Amino acid sequence: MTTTTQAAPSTDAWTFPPGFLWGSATAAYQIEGAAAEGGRTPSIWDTYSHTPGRVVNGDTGDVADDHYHRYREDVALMARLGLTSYRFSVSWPRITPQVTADALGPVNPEGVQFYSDLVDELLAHGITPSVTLYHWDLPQALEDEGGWADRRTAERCGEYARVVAEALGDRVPLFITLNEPWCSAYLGYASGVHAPGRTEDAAALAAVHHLNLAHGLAAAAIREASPSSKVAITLNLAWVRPEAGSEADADAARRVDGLQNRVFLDPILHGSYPADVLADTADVTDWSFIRPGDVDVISAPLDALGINYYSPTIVRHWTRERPKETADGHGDAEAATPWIACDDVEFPTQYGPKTDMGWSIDPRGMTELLVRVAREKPGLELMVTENGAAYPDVMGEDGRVADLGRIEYLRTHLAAVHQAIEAGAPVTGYYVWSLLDNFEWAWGYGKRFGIVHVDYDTQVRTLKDSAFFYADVIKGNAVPR
Ligand code: IFM
Repeated sequence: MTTTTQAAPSTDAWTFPPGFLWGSATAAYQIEGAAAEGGRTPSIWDTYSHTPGRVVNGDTGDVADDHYHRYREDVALMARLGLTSYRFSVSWPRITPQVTADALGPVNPEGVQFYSDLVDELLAHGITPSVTLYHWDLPQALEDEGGWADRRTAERCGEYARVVAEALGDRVPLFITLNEPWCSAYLGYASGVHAPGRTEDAAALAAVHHLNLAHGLAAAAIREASPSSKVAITLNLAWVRPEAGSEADADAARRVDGLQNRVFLDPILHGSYPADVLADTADVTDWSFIRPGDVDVISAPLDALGINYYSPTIVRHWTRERPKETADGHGDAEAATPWIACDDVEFPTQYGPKTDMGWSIDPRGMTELLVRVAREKPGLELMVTENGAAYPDVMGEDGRVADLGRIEYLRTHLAAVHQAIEAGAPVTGYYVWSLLDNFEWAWGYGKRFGIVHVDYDTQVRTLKDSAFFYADVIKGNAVPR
């Protein structure tokens, strides 16, 4: 792991480079609603959320923030905050609702129109759109034929990317192929706490490769369809630290780093899979789904890498003498876990401040990750495509949401981004997660990440104090010390 030097405080603010992009991020299924409108067909998250017992409180994305109907109001809010960029995702089942594993099917003009209108609305307000093509809402029909464990899903994803790039590329300067493939593969297919809810380790590792391949195919399609747009992928990299200095803890950290970071970074940035990960998982799969030429597709040059960071990952070697600790919130020793070939790894309970997700707060991880990647791939543009915190916000009688915890979280993490820039990491933008309170996947609506409060009964939006804080940061291009 790398270490960085502290920036000497010389003024009362950390000023960011000129032109730094200040954004917020959202994802289609988490905010759009209108699940059965505009020609959209079900995604795996519709199926999953409608399956009793899968999502807290039985919440679904059927209505969510009703952004599909209220996007103009939401763009006006962004403009009020002074955002210079907005990262949103396109819902694949709106674009090609009849897709099957063997054919993309016809393009749905209504689906394309929605995103085209959204892009126009953003541009009219001076906000640069950054478009994520896949943020977890796989068309259910593809899952029915194997989902991400099947190579054809990657092939169809490349074709779908071409459709979106052809439709929006003239106005979208940055396409992000995938959001957090770690979650799609391991939470979807190994621990089953995300859609499609499968608990098959071999399928999860096949999904890892097919997601990497989908990224490569999508990147190539975007280059052809919209040569002037930049291409990126967003990874939720982990700042993995062994709890103690023991060799066993260090080996546990190596394996977690391999499964979360290097199994994506290595093929994408360096054109090969990490040998230790292939060896560690040899009892689960022989990785024969990797075909000749795949890694060349996956490792085609990138314009930028998106990094999502929320919380540190501290690991310890586990011996069966005591119950396993699972501070990362990914289940208990008996339950399926996303950590394949890591039966002897635990995530020790952390003391100190946590967000409402139970995630420890440590901004150092932000700096460390940005600097690590900057050193690993010199010159590659980096963007923080998500960072933020859930808190149990309450609306005061004065109609104010005084979310001081979120303000301090954002302030310290922005300072950590600034520190990475001072250490030489070429970070060009930051997107707070999230603009609006929204459907937090298996947690439903109970976890609020927004800088804008949403009343789910009335759909009234209210700027939280953190939104005013962020607006000040954007205005000054600086973060108060
Ligand atoms: O809400 C999610 C988002 O969809 C992906 N990154 C993490 C966020 C918070 O859990």
